[in-house]
Amino acid sequence: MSKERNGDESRKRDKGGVGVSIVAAKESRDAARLSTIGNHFSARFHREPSFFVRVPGRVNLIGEHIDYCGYAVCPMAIRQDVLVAVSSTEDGMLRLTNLEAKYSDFECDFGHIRTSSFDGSPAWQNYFLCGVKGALDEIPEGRQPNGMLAAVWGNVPPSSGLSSSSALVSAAVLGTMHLSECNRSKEDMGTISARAERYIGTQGGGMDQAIAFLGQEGCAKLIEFDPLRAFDVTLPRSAVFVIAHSLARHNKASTSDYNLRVAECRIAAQIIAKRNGLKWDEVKKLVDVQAKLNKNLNEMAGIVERELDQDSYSLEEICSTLETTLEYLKKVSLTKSFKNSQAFKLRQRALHVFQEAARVIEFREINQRDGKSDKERLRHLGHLMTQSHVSLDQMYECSHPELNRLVEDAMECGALGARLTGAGWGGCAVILTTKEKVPDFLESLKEKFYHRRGIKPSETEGLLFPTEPNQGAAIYIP
Ligand code: ADP
Ligand code: NG1
Ligand code: MG
Repeated sequence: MSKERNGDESRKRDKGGVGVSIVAAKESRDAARLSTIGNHFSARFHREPSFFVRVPGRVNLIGEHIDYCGYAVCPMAIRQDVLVAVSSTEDGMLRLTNLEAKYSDFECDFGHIRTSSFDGSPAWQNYFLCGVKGALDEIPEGRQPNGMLAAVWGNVPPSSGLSSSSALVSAAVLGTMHLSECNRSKEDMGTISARAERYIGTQGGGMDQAIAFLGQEGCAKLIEFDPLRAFDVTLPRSAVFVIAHSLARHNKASTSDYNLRVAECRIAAQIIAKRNGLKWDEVKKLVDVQAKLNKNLNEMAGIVERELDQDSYSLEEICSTLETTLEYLKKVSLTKSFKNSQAFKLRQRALHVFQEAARVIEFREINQRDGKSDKERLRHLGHLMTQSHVSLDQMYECSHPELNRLVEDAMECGALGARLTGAGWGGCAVILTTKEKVPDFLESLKEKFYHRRGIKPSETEGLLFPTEPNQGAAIYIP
């Protein structure tokens, strides 16, 4: 692993290997919502659910588009979640219903899920099916359910960078695993759910599913990958993170934007490996080439600037640089789905990744350093968030004009820092302010951003709200 990671001995790591907690539904603070989804389940399936699962969405404070390159990220679970009421059925079917009428009921043969392919269709039920399929990959054959009934209700705003998709996929994984009495550690559940969501077609890095299980009240987490581990990130006492919606939405599985970034990062890593005399086709992630070259993140940024062109690369140019064929490239570089005319921006993407990975380390360390006032820490955290946004907009090109406007407006309203959160191309910003300033800040942003777009101050609930670190997934027993 990188020198930066080895250098930090003082971190408090979560006790690994603990399973998802099982709680009595009536003792949960979600008791009223559990009862609503339970009633929907009973009305639709004429029986009571055996149990419920709750999986939260997340907000990523910093570390965007680097999880799939192997670098640590800093998310926290949010209050908004997906609830699923579950029971088994002996008729060999999977039957799904959703409390929201816009998501139509669905049913299919349970046994066929294992062999189905969901590529290219981001219909809501496919996220659930991905989760079931991912769980079936793990459950020994003799213990797999014959059939399953599930009623879903989520309130994570969809396609907005708060991970509604992963809350849904992870809830389906957890529901299926618990139905089979297959209990695994939270780390395993995060890894299984990340693998499951790739069935939808996006090559995600695993941040969302990891925090969905490892989230904890009271502290954000530093999530590391390979192996998956979570460490507490204690923030200044007066820090408040506000989530604000840009009103633009982007479904990740319906375009190739996200997978293109994953491929660009892989190819950048492979070209750096090749230029440095390494076996390029053994390299999958930027963190792999960093480890093989034994350089720090700053040195890696220098290597990118020296060794990758500013201009975009065509597939032909990539092949000639790697001295390989198009066919082999398709096999090892995630380029299968791209047309020959596709342009790949390697230098800009890799530079963002190394610099963003360094910002994550700094973000965490600011809070651990002695002799700094809260005010200084807050200013520094905010500055890193703003740098992150600029890099995502200009080098990673995954922002949106309305999201840039929102970030600018937030800063003009007195925020300490603001950035897009999640994959981008629309969705939400995460904004740093302080406890004492939050009421005024919300009022100013309502006026400056939302009012001008025809949204009255009374209508911003669900679009603009302060958030704090929440608990990860749980199982509730009626
Ligand atoms: P996000 O940034 O929220 O993860 P994605 O584009 O990855 O956005 O996934 C959004 C998709 O997830 C929606 O289009 C829908 O298919 C599915 N989804 C999210 N929330 C729900 C829900 N409550 N019920 C059914 N499907 C949902
Ligand atoms: P969202 O916006 O929640 O779909 C995606 C990826 C993450 C991560 C972020 C960018 C999935 C399921 N999620 O998040 O792994 O790469 O973008 O940091 O693919
Ligand atoms: Mg998603």
